[in-house]
Amino acid sequence: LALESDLRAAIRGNQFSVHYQLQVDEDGNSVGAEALLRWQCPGRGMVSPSEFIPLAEESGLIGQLGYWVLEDVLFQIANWQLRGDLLSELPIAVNVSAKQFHLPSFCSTVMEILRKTGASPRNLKIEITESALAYDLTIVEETLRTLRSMGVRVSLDDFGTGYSSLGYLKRLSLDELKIDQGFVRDILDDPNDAAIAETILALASALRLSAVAEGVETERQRERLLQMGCKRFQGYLFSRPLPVSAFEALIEQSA
Ligand code: G
Ligand code: G
Ligand code: MN
Ligand code: NA
Repeated sequence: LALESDLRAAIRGNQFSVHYQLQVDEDGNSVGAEALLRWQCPGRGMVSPSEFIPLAEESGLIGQLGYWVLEDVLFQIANWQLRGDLLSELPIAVNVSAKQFHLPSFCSTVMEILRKTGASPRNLKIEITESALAYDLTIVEETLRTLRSMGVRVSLDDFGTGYSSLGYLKRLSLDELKIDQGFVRDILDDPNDAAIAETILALASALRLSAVAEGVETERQRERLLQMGCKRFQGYLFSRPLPVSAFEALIEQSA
């Protein structure tokens, strides 16, 4: 496949970068960011991770690509920590695909990169989707426990869109649920979406997990979520995913 060989070349070459999207609290203070991978392919232009991540998983390249992302982000975190300002305190969420999460070497790889970069594990949050839970649950539990014993936080992305049962939340050691943008988009007009978002927030609160609403694009969506008890927000209303320098400028200007 042509895209697959381009992807191999991209990993060897220097065609990837990481963009950062701000997360804020109810007062608009910066509280973290999500790292989002970007591929600038010479022949294709910007290719979305939703196209190439599945391909990387199928072709066995996800280990290498996932390593590259973690290393890039953790070097960046270590760099920010040297500055000792607000940037040094922000937890950064890294998306990890189901296949990557289930590589037997996943936890030791995270540990190795933490050691190599000197980044604090407290500043790293691993974002997994419900598809990562559709494996032997004993193994999932073990991996999550190992990560959290290292001081790394774990967030469940796209919550409510996959196949996980609520019972998983009881067994798994998680820190955060992310309310999928699919529930936020029509939250003002669709009573079902509003009910689901509100239920996720109540569930997170009862289980002592934090909750982040994604895809917040308007002030009215933010207000509605705020009324429901939401305390963490991410979306174009606050910022698009930005290249490192623009993200740093955004944080400095808001601090
Ligand atoms: O930012 P964007 O719309 O391009 O992201 C598209 C999808 O790709 C999202 O589902 C996001 O979680 C995923 N994604 C972005 N960066 C990464 C990454 O580094 N690793 C993995 N596995 N998925 C990513
Ligand atoms: O699957 P995941 O939740 O990781 O994907 C996040 C995706 O959502 C990224 O592709 C990111 O670029 C995109 N995104 C972030 N904020 C917004 C937003 O406010 N509106 C829309 N439509 N997409 C967003
Ligand atoms: Mn995500
Ligand atoms: Na999501």
